[in-house]
Amino acid sequence: MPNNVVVLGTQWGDEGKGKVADLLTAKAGVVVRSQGGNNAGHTLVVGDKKVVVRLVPSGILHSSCQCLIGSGVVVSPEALFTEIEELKQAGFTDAESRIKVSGACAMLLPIHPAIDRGAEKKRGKNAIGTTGRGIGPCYEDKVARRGVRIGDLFDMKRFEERLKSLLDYRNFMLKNYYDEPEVSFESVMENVMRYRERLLAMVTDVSDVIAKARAVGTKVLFEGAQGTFLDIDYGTYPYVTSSNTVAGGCCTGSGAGPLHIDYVLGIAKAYTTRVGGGPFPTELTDEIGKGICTRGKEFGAVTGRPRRAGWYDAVAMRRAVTINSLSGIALMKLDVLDGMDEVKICTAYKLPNGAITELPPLAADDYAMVTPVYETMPGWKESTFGITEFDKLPVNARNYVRRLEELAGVKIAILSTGPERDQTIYIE
Ligand code: 2SA
Ligand code: MG
Repeated sequence: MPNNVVVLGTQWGDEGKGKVADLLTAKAGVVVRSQGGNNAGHTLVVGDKKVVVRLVPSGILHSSCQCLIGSGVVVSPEALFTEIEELKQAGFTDAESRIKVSGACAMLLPIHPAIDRGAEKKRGKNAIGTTGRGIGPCYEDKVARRGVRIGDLFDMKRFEERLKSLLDYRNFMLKNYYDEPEVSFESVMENVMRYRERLLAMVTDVSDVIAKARAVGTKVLFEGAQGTFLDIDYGTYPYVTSSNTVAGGCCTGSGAGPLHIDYVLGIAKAYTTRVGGGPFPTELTDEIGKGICTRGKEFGAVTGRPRRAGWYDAVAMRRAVTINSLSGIALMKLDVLDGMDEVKICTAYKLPNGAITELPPLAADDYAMVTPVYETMPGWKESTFGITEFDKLPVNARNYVRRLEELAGVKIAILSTGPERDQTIYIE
């Protein structure tokens, strides 16, 4: 494993970043989250234990790993400490002392989910299908420069002043625009004060910790959340999340310089899923899609929502290869495709005017109008579940993987054949 590695999703999230991050963190000294918030959900399976981390970096399961939450993350103190309690319950008793947070993180307050709900209601049939955690509204406040940051808690006079003016604006909107109940200053203060001291004890200069780790050759893992096509700039806007999920976001959201990244590992499922609204060219609404969802246990880790499923999209992947400067790919959940007569790969999009393109459009409206052009390959009847050597895979499965690799133009370095750590193939 190279020293400074980014792990990110190349599709619409839920690619299995959690498992890969967990595998790599065994070798890393530091794991960093740089965007998103508790809308992320990584399901980690270790032995008979299943742990879902949302805001906390996956490295928490490895006792030697320091976990950093960079300035690009929106942090709900309540969500953070709820998760820490869950981790403690699961036996990770030192969790709190191993997590450090940037003082520059925007604070996600109890008012943000209320605005998220109100905004979704307003959108009506065009609802984004957010996780309802308040992520978008919190980033809005950050960018509008009216938000409060964790570091503000060091000076309560300043914090209260900023919170008051934030709530002034937000409550006006809640009442007059969203038609939702207001959230009182007192209730927010009570909520924040419950966690203030413990939170301040975690505040660190994240960028400096990363730089120092780098200086002594400690391996640093940058753990992405959501996926490339949920990126605020490059995703299927407006059906996206509110942060930069692409590789560049790891730098801005953590304070590591772009030249300090050695390897970008893109995670992709052997098929595609998406949760929430928005275009999805290869979506299968038939029995094949249902079969993939059932076998792949495709339900959101945070909200439990069923995911939409479809064939692998090599056109979208090409975009992901470019904007993330992918060094390698980890292909996940190959075993979910076991037993199918044939498998399809989307290799191009057909535009409404009949033209064929290999470049995905940028806006959701244009994206919704493309139809996938498929290449069909024979499936495999044998089980690939738990196989650990590439050569032991059924020949049709090997051919499928090789074809995906060829279409991406990037090496598939890791292949996952089941949820457990050891159900993994490392390809030389
Ligand atoms: P938001 O809440 O503002 O970020 O939602 C905006 C869009 O981004 C999608 N989104 C996600 N898609 C897949 N996985 C996500 N995380 C959880 C998980 C999801 C869950 O890892 O399982 O439990 O449902 C995630 N987070 C955001 C969301 O569906 C909207 O389309
Ligand atoms: Mg997930």
